Amino acid sequence: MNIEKIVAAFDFGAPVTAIRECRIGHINSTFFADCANGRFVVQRINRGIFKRPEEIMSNVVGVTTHIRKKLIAEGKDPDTGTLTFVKSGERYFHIDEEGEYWRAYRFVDGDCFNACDSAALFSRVGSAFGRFQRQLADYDAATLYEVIPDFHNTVKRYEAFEAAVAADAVGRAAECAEEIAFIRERRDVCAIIVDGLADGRFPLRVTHNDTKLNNVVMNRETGEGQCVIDLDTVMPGSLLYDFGDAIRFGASSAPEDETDLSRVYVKPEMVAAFTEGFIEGLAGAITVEEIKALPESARVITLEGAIRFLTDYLNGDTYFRIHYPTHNLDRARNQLKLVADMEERRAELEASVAKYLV
Ligand code: GN1
Ligand code: MG
Repeated sequence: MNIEKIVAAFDFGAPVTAIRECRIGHINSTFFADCANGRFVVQRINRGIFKRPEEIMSNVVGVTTHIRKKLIAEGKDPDTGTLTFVKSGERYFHIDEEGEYWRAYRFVDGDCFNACDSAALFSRVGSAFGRFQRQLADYDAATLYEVIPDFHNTVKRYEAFEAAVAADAVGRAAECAEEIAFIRERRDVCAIIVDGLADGRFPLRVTHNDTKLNNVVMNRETGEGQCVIDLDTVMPGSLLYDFGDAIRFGASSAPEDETDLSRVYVKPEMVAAFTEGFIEGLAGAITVEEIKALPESARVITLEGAIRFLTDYLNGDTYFRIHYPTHNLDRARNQLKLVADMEERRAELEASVAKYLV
């Protein structure tokens, strides 16, 4: 791979002065390209996961163009309020000599947090994700590609998990007996959101689907969540996916691969703070049925996270980037501990939505 040549394929509008690699994220490979007119992010799209990169780019350009128009109408700065993709010739991607797909966008400066102790900060992250969903409430979901089919279909994730247990491709199932049993006991939990979407209780919306804390860029001066990033999994889905995933990651006391499980638990005050921000950002674009299901969605999506990590471990680590051999198993155990803790603190978590239901 010749990164200089790849970077040179994009029309930044000014010469590139420096390139450096950024090692964050489990999926894509990322570089920063500094130009006279600012910093850009240049990213290789992981084709093992995203089979048709053209479709991702169609989705993300469509969605950011839509948000851009809204920001302009509201008198806000579109360059810092959403991502701005850069063309390579006539297209929004470049294919390198090895057939890999690359894309580039303007870097939005600000803070991205991997962990958060402040309820006020987490509430502002919630507002940003709520606002994002509101901005896209009138976006025609039918024009979006389902880039990873059934991404948050927890029932299908469960089926893939059972298939991985049965195949036991690398002989790891015996070592995971306890985790497998824990997940099997919660098979019904997997259907909670899927069933609600199927029977119309939860509307199909345009959702982000990867609402980790670090996917919001926070403005350093105002402290507000100014730009939602990592738009690759924007697809039709349920608002509960976005809420649940945000809690799974941001309301945990520890990183998702913390191995000392006594340090892994859910923080109800953080759930309450995120809920408040999220509902405020949505400004009415949420139904009563959705509000009622918010606390439970966190358990569903955390369980789904555990299922995905364990499935990958059983399959021989073919999906998530790992940094040591049992990384996926440790992540799975961590997420299961979080599920168990959410079950114990159910009443406290339910209390966080009570005031929106009166
Ligand atoms: C992946 O690469 P990253 O960190 O944005 C994954 C998410 C998982 C997350 C777990 C496309 O996201 O769904 O929740 O890892 N993204 C994809 O850390 O599978
Ligand atoms: Mg992501």
